[in-house]
Amino acid sequence: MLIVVIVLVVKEYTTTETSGGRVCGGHQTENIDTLDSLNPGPFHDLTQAELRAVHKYIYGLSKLNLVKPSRASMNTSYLYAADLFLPRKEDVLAFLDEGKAQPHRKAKIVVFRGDKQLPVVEEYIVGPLPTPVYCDLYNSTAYRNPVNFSFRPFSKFEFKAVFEFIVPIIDKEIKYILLESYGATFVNCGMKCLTIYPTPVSSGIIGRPERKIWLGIYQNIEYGTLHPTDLSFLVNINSPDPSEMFIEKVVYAGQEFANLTDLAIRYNSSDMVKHTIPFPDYSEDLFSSMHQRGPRIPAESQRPPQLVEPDGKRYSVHNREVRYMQWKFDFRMSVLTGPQVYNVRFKDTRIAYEIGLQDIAVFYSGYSSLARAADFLDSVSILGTRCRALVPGADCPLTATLIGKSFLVESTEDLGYLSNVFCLFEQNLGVPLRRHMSYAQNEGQWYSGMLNSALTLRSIIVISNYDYVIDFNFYQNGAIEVKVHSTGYIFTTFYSQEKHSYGFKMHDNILGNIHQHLFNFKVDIDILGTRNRYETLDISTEEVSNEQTTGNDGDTYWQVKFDHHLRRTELDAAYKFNFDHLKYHLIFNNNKKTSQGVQRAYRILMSGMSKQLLPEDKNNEISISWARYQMAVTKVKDDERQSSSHYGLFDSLLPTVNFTTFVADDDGIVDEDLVLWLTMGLYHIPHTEDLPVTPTVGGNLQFFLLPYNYFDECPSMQSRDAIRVDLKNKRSPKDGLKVTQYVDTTGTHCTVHTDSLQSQFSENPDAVLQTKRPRNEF
Ligand SMILES: *[C@@H]1O[C@H](CO)[C@@H](O)[C@H](O)[C@H]1NC(C)=O
Ligand SMILES: *[C@@H]1O[C@H](CO)[C@@H](O)[C@H](O)[C@H]1NC(C)=O
Ligand SMILES: *[C@@H]1O[C@H](CO)[C@@H](O)[C@H](O)[C@H]1NC(C)=O
Ligand SMILES: *[C@@H]1O[C@H](CO)[C@@H](O)[C@H](O)[C@H]1NC(C)=O
Ligand SMILES: *[C@@H]1O[C@H](CO)[C@@H](O)[C@H](O)[C@H]1NC(C)=O
Ligand SMILES: *[C@@H]1O[C@H](CO)[C@@H](O)[C@H](O)[C@H]1NC(C)=O
Ligand SMILES: [Cu+2]
Repeated sequence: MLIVVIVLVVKEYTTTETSGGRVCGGHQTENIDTLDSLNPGPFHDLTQAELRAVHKYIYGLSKLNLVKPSRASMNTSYLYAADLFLPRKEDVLAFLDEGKAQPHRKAKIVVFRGDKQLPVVEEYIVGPLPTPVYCDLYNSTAYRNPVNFSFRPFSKFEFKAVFEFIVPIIDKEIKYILLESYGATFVNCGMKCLTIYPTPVSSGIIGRPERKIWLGIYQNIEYGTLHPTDLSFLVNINSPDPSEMFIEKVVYAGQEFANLTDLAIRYNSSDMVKHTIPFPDYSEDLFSSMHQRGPRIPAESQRPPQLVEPDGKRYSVHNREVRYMQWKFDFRMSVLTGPQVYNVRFKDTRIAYEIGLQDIAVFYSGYSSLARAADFLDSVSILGTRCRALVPGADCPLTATLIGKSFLVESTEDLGYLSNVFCLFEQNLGVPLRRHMSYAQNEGQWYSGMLNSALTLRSIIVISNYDYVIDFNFYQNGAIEVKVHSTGYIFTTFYSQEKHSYGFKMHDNILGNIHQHLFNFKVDIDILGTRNRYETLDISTEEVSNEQTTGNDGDTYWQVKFDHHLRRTELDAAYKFNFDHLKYHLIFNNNKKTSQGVQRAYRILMSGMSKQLLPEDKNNEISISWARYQMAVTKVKDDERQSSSHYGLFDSLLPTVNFTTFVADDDGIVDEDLVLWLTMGLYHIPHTEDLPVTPTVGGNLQFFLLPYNYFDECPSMQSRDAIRVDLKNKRSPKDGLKVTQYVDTTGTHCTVHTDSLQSQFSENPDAVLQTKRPRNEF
């Protein structure tokens, strides 16, 4: 029995000087520099200076004929977006690893050529930065360019044009129907307004390279997607000339009309089915609002647990490179494809060259044609500018470092800037990374363990109603995790009896439509160099002798075993999960072995798989053909940079990127530079607890890169975070305990956050909500 507990702290380093009343994480330290580099490396996002240079250069080029956003319209040539264009990987590696010159930095620009006789979208490479001298059409065998104009992403100008087309005619022809049916209108509507949620219809559904859009009408009250009406319009937006838009169909209360006049005439007839959906009275208790409600929990005011960094930040950021423990990596927010990390190193050895989001898809089903057409590919919406305004204390710990981004897109007259597109923080996950308790005297009597603290780089992409939390997590045992959570408002349609197979009735008029979320990531993995192999360990059963144990001749016993299965070609490596054929997935360099002669590998663990059930090559499936495989492994090719494109929402008839071609050419992948394309997802059948918004709990999807015979032992053994407890004297346990820690625990060098968010936000309100109406938005 141990009664006396003596705590001893073993000091292994000299105490740093304390800094009085500093708030933990409240101020950026010398280790944190989130500004643009003056001398950007290969992965650094386009700096403000570079964006300005690109802007000046391209507006001076007569061949582009660009007009500024303030004068742009669909029949002009205007800039849709500018993004970093990475040099070839081999050139970057020559720079990083062999001391060769840094390859020139370049930008890719996407230009809508509504000014051309046959309008198209063109993508150009502009360089070298920061003083461009060329602007060349981008050529790639795996990325169509120029792109058919009818496949262009839905732009602000187009939405504005659609709005300006539809609203006046609705107001003129059926205002009284809107008032009678929904208690609201579009024009001079005060607090009782209607709003539009657009559902673009892809060319694969239409069967022609044509552009149409379903417009769902919703009551505009916190929050619109939970207040559907039973009115929708199919609008033909094929012509770049807005005056040629026209309504193809009107659907009201389940009845179809050829146009607004048709609806207006038949509305007055006696056989018309009418619906009345009164405009809700707004209150903080309204089911769809996101105010705290009900008796407050906990009953007494007590703040939730907070993170404290008692000795300051254990990570640094400079020039968009993060260093944390034994990790180093670069990161950026691609305007077109979202958050990306690069050159990920552990103990200075590269594990991945690039890990990044490629696209987010949501495919809905339903009874209405609008719900059926709702197959969204979110890269249509300039993903990198949808990561707005992370709120410390709710989206990220209060200690997080917020990082911003400059950008140049269709709505920015010159440069745009978002001040918190990333948050970076270390946190302890409240679970041991490892531990063992050897409690009893006959087991040696000691304890050793450490709490799992990890670094997270987070961004949250808001696409209309949905919010996607995208995390890159770096662990002290050499593991990387990429994790996605979904939250936000569900998309609903008007409830009617027929729809029982597509969702539950969640409130008076709401059907929460079944849908599948899908996320595709690229992982350009490099294990001990770029000559890698992909091998599966295939687990199976075998019948073996059990004679020795039973003493009976011929007795057998069943057990499992595994076999190494080298994947030789891309088709052989396209992985579809099968419960009857369980596998480990390993990537290694065949020439790099442990002292025991085993290949030093990383293992890919997929914990967020979802089978995409729609038939291949039907409708919009080709646009998400990356979802056919839970993982595809292909040879690195400069042309095969991305699995999807910002045209994916419209181009299913003739995909700009047809991912299946990456695999179909069936290249050899033994001792090659390999890229993994990983798909995660889930089916979502909404239920009442999705009201008002979907909680993240249970919806997390993740994959890991785990060291696998890569280190001789777990690298977390080096961590100061460990705690060891021994007996002072093994022969005399009653002498008590010796506790060993590897950090100085004597002082607290800072205090927890107590400053109010209100005062933090007052300095820069636009970091949270749009308080100034930007030019070219409406
Ligand atoms: C472009 O469209 C606008 C209407 O949006 C029209 O006034 C203008 O004449 C058109 N310009 C050209 C060059 O067609
Ligand atoms: C792409 O091809 C076109 C036509 O051959 C050429 O003019 C252009 O310079 C090429 N672009 C690049 C970036 O090489
Ligand atoms: C767009 O597709 C249509 C139909 O295939 C075709 O007529 C038109 O020429 C295409 N436009 C371009 C610029 O390729
Ligand atoms: C509206 O639809 C009706 C019924 O199909 C048709 O007779 C009428 O010509 C249409 N009106 C317009 C302006 O297209
Ligand atoms: C339908 O009736 C309403 C009032 O009852 C009237 O204002 C409207 O003009 C009528 N519409 C048509 C197309 O006759
Ligand atoms: C996509 O590529 C695959 C493989 O090369 C091909 O069989 C298929 O026809 C392509 N699909 C489309 C729509 O281009
Ligand atoms: Cu969902």
